[in-house]
Amino acid sequence: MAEIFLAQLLVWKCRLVGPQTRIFKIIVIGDSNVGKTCLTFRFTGGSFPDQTEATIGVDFREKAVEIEGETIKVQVWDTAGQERFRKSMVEHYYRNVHAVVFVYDVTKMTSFRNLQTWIEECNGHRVSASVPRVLVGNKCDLVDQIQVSVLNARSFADAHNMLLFETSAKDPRESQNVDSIFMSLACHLKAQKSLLYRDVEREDGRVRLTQETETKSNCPC
Ligand SMILES: Nc1nc2c(ncn2[C@@H]2O[C@H](COP(=O)(O)OP(=O)(O)OP(=O)(O)O)[C@@H](O)[C@H]2O)c(=O)[nH]1
Ligand SMILES: [Mg+2]
Repeated sequence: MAEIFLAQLLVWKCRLVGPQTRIFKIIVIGDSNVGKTCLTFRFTGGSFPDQTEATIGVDFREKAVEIEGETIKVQVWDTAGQERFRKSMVEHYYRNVHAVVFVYDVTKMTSFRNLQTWIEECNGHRVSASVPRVLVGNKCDLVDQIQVSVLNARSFADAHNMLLFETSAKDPRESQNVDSIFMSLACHLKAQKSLLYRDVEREDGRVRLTQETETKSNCPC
């Protein structure tokens, strides 16, 4: 049921943006309550939601950004952190993913320790080493509750070849920093290759998107 819904949604999005608009699919992963939904709200809508509930399955949010004169759709997949709400969706999260954002809560050491498990899940779904990954420490506004030091986080990020961002989805002064998480990935992807969802194919009643890849390197970011 969830698969059919997802396929229909992708067909709809494909028609809406037309065949020439490139879409970068970025998934946001991490423990429940670290602020994944708030970060994606902040990037796509420019605000911090008054209230959030645990994400069930996945929520899609999209933002059109312009890079070097090209409009690109950054499609953010805000995933569920709770195991019971992810079960049947995990395959969909990682399919044709272009970049991965791992989020932990700077005020919760367990969310930082659990990053290893999230990385293993990601690797277990055969996400290529060329897919860029970034690490985000969220809730930096809670300065007197910080449990994960920048040094600790940086050494983890370095060990896993990831860029580190420390930010707050809540603090409006940090909104540019939140934007730069997704914009740096979009710039990187644009420079790395051209990913163009060309068409929607039907095979045995199933719908899938095809993807064309070519090398390109002209992004100044
Ligand atoms: N102080 C502070 N609170 C935050 C921040 N980001 C999120 N929160 C709060 O943290 C709680 C959880 O935020 P969500 O964005 O729903 O967390 P999530 O990671 O999406 O959780 P799941 O959907 O269950 O995986 C909410 O009460 C938010 O208001 C932040 O930057 N600072
Ligand atoms: Mg959520």
